[in-house]
Amino acid sequence: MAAICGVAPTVSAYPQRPAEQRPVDVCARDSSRFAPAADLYCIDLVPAPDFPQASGAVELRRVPTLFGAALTSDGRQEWDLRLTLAGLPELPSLGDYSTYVAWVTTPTFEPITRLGPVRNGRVDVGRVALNTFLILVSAERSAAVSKREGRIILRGASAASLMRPHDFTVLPPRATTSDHEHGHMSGDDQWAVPPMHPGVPAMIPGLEILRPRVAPFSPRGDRDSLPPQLAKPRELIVLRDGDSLALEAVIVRRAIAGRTVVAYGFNGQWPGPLIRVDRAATIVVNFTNRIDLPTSVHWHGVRLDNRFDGVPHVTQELVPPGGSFRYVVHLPDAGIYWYHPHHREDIQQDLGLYGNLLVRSTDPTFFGAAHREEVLMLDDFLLAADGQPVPHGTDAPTHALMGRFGNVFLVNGEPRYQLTVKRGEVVRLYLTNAANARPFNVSIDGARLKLVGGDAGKVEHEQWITSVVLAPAERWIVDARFERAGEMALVNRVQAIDHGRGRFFAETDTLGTITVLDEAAAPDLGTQFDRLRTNDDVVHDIARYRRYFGTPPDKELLLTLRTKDLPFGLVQVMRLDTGYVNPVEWSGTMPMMDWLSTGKEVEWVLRDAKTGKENMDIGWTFRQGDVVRLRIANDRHTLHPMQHPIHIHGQRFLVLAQNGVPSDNLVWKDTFMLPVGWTADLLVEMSNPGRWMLHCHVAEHLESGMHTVFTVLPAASR
Ligand SMILES: [Cu+2]
Repeated sequence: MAAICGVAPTVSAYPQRPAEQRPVDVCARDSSRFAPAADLYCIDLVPAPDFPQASGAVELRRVPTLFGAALTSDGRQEWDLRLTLAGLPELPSLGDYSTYVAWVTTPTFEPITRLGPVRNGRVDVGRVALNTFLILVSAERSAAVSKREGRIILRGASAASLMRPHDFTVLPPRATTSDHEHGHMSGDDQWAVPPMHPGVPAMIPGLEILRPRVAPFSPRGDRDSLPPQLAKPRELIVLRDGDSLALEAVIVRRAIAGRTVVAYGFNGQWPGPLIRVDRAATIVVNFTNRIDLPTSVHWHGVRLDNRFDGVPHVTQELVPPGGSFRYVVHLPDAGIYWYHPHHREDIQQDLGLYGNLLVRSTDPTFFGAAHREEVLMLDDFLLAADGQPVPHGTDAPTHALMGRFGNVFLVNGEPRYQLTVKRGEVVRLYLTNAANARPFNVSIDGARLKLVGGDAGKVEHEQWITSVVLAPAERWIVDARFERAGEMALVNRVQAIDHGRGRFFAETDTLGTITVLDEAAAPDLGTQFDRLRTNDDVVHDIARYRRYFGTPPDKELLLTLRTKDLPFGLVQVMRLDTGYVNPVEWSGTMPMMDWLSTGKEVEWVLRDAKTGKENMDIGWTFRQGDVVRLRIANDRHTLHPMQHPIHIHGQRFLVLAQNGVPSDNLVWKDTFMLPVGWTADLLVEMSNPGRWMLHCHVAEHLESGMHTVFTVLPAASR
């Protein structure tokens, strides 16, 4: 397989699974919304004028990866290219040519990189990682040419080339009166306005006077005469089977970027206590609500007793301010989990109510050897220009279309994470994305990274990675080895879009610094680290489900969007985007625009394809022991398509295939990200009876309708 632009092929040392998925031809332009979006993932090749009979298409195939998207460490999306060509003339008829060759290049034709020889029919030519690219097919004298010299027969451009700078002249000069009236703009404006993205300084004309159509919410602490306690760093709490823990949600003060803000914290900490237990333990958490909103606590990813799942109106009633609830949390699977409220997550989780649960296997060889473990919660926080938090919405979330992207990055609640290690040290990183909406692409300059586990345990096959892609609520377990002394940056590197100028730009966010001392770590774990393990226990566990890998979907779910009465100016600006949608929005580059849409105008929809029922009306019922193949498609044809991290409560699932490309390495998961215009097949093991939620984990999407509840009847009721 070719490696283009310095991108090494992803590890794929394991044989592809047998033909258990029907191959999907993206370029067949299946009109069903359960097919990958051809306008994004297929390039039509146009013939040169002399060869009208030639035709072709390039399928941008998903690169197999355990992550929601295959990215380079600098954030460029990788694709495997499959060309299907027809009508190429007989070569001798063109002159002294012996072969056709495919090339990839940038919109400026510099450089032109060889993909390989092609012919009429279907050819896989390799992998590219360019934001915007063109494909050329030329006739050449030799298959060995490294530079294009012959005649171009076919050419085509990737979907991103459709991006154009916004033409603001088509906009009305200011927002309309109606926007003004509905926009809560008045003399005593209580909204702190999100500042522009530093990489995209242009303000969109006409939007500056608009405000979200909800009243602003800030925690009560602002107005209290007694200042709330200052948030403390997270504490480690080691619990044994049967132990209890008192957990309180409280109002705290905390300093971020030099300003004191009023926020929330569990036990006065941000993040909440790190709870460490052995697998199979049961702990009791006596929870008390001391914040100014009703709340509940959800134990994300844990296959626990349904009564303690923490979903208001489904498994329990809301815990009012001053109230309490006793959670009995049984932890059947080793892995990294987290807890957070399940009521107005857009406010409560964003303001600091989250913490990790590290469930350890009692088998010391469960993972490979490491010198230490670090548990990192990644988050972002939105501050206005004056350093105060941008308020949330009182009766509906703001940021309902994109989700709330912050502008201050936090690792374990701190803007600059710091760690000191020795040379050669192997650090096991347990990573959780606790952000409302932002997906991360995390790497460490100068460290080698090995992916060893995901949401609910180990991967089948460990693999080398150059970065970790985490959608909101996802967890990944990564071993990092620091092989040379110095200062290493922990970074989030993505390709963001400047919609106004119609271009990509590289965004690098420094999350922290790791100081590697020039002193060798002992013992030397280099040899063990160099080895990629296959986890036979996981392979065997998953093998029990292999007979379901070829079954047709039992359920089909479309992720879509309805909007009503969005501010006119906002809709106008969205319509300026022509033709291209990023499969994943990696950054909030239009903070003002993103802020304006609220849950009053936006309804995110899960729709059962078979019944047409939506969200809470879907009403699926399964039986314990059922293995359900769930096909999910993310509708590309909406006003504002967006990726969705889908979370299923109380069960675990495998991601079998995406866009028809089978996964070549599996891990049990509870959350995974579906890009725009994408389809995925999940195999859900219905092992745990109860009433469980399935929802998007962008907090503002969840709070704008994107959730359903399904029932798993106990096996005994068969
Ligand atoms: Cu969503």
